[in-house]
Amino acid sequence: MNHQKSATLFTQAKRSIPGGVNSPVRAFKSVGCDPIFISRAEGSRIFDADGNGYIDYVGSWGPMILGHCHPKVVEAIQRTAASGASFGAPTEKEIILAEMVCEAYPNIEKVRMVSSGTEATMSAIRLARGYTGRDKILKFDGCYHGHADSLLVKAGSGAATYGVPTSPGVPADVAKHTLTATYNDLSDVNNMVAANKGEIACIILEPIAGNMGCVPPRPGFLEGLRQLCDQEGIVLIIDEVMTGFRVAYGGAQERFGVRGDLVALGKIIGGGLPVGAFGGKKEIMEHLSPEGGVYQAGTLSGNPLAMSAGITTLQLLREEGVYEQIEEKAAYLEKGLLEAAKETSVPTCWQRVGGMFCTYFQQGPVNSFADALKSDTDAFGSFFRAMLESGINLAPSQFEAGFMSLAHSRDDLDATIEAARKALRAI
Ligand code: HOZ
Repeated sequence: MNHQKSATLFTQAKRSIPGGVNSPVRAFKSVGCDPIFISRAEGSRIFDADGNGYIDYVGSWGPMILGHCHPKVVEAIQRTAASGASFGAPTEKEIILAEMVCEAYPNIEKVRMVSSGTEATMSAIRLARGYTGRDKILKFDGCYHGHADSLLVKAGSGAATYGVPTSPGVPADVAKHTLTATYNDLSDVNNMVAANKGEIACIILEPIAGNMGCVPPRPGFLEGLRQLCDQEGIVLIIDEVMTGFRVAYGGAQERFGVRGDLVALGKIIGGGLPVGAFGGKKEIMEHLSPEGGVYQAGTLSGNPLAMSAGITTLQLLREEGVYEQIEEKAAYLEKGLLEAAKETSVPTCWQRVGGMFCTYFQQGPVNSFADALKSDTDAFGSFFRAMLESGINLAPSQFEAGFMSLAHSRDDLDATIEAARKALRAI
């Protein structure tokens, strides 16, 4: 494949944008090649500046569950844009999306729209602190909840990809309030809570960890956290930015039957436009300004374009059989990839929940960040590059999840399996 235009754009981008990208993992630094620059997308495919097409499993890191440029979403955005892109004032569309979110998540009685997942988790934490009057928070190694100071401690995603899980620039005085525990290890959490009794405002977690690959919760883990939070007066924040409306319409909480006190959402609820949201029990949400004293605000919060894209996306996801189709496609890909892997001696471990998945280059299973770090990232890099050259776009990091969309066809899946067979043989 020719990547000449992408290479030229990357050189140009590096002159005016740090690292040439607006989000670190996009630089492809950990997979040993330069990034492709995207010019357009349609359905299951994205196209780069050189005109190469790729079957896309990044899906803008999760939001594009319907596939790219779904005609109804495009139409909704265009129609809304014609009436004004932003007012900085309340609109009816915000109520419609808020009601749809509350209906999908029975534990969300009130919800506040923001513009990104980072804002959602950051604000949920402030609210949990304001509500409990406690400062400490507990997160899990390898979970990523955006890039707010208190959450960039032992973080996954780009931070893990580049080996800096706790970022320079996070003051020690801030980081000291963030406790970390091992994902899927309830006894570690119990010990941490016992050692900090009455001081922890909230436990925040990804109910399926999608920023260290794809790590499902072990049976009893979520239930144990719920019980512990109830006992200790700790707010349980379930970060469904990635899993919300993804692994079921009601997210991981519907799938696993465990509910948070607060929930962070993003990605799919914006239909590809910048959106985040946090919501939960009325009793907690009422502490938010202007009802209560905990401050949070945003010029573009509830932006009409984003609300329209989100409403239309959720309307389409409510149609009969959508999640069954995604499950069926992902299971088909899983079966093919497992067969392809068996034909080689390369150690791989496939983990999947619904339409989100990861191939780890190790025996597995992967239950925690320490497990994920045992992967052979060089082998992943070779696999990634070979797949890209065969026209398959994967997330450019061993520590990110892949996403299935409704637009992926049987032909796409067969082509992906065949490309993987070739790529694995070449390692
Ligand atoms: N950390 C994001 C995914 N987990 C990457 C976002 C992006 O680069 O767009």
